[in-house]
Amino acid sequence: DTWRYAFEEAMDEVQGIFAQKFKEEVEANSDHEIQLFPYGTLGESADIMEQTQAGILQFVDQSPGFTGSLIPEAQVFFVPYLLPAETDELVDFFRNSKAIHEMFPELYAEQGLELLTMFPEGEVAISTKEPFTTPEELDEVKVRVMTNPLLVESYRAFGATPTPLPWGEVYGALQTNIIQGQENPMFYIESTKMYEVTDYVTMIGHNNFTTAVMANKDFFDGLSEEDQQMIRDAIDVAFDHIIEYQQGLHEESIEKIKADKPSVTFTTLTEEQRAPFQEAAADVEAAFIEMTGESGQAILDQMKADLEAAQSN
Ligand code: 6CS
Repeated sequence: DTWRYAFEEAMDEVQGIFAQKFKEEVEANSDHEIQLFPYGTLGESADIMEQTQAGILQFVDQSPGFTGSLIPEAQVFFVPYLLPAETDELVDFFRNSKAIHEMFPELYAEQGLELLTMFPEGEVAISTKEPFTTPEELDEVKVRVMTNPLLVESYRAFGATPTPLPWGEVYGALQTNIIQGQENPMFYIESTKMYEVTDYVTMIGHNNFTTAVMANKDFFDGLSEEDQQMIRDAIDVAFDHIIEYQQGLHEESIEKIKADKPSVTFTTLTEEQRAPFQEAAADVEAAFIEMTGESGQAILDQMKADLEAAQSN
């Protein structure tokens, strides 16, 4: 039979490359077929999640940036400066984290979802119309964020005016100056041409973009053990592929942006300049605990332990 898999990006963007590899593996190792639905073909991120929960879709890639409104604990990925910028350590964390492999699956299961994997999509950069190096310079600057309350807290703590919007509204809102900034990994700033409507790309080192792939749980539970294992194996192959695919992608994307629009200014804040943003992170962590209680505290503690383990590997 044919399984339907929707994701939040285009076919040639990171989630699409992952999905294509997954499809290739599934089709090579079983009689099943996968039909891919890139961003836009079935609606926004929230729509494809609803369709997956309803069993209309079998697989979905939705980032915690959106899932956070459904599973509050998933917002832990937006505690600033929690995830390391360094890739090896980050990949080790995603491969081995108990929070990801043992705790989150239970929370996703409560929403009718089988969590299959989480993977990083790259360091998050902030693209804006005006330059900034301090929280003061973000005063009154409306920065679009994905629709979850903790991201709103983050940008408030960074001194900006956070504006949650679905992805489809971002380009137009920047063009009409309803917002003056947004955050995303460099490949996405390049591929979606965010640099056409913003002139400064700033890296404050506050996060790496996490995404997640899951299946409708009733569908997954109803499969044979053999098919379940085949799916898990295909996910593992796609995970390795997407990590390798992203080698050098950040830098290549910067080069492409520069080639298309030489006036774009790229700035990486120094340790000193980052300090006030880093200090703001404590408030965001407190807000996370307030929103999620004991369950969130347990996830956060486990994440920190997992990150420490990844660091020493
Ligand atoms: O900012 C967003 O909404 C989008 N960013 C990425 C990198 N992927 C999908 C998501 O919709």
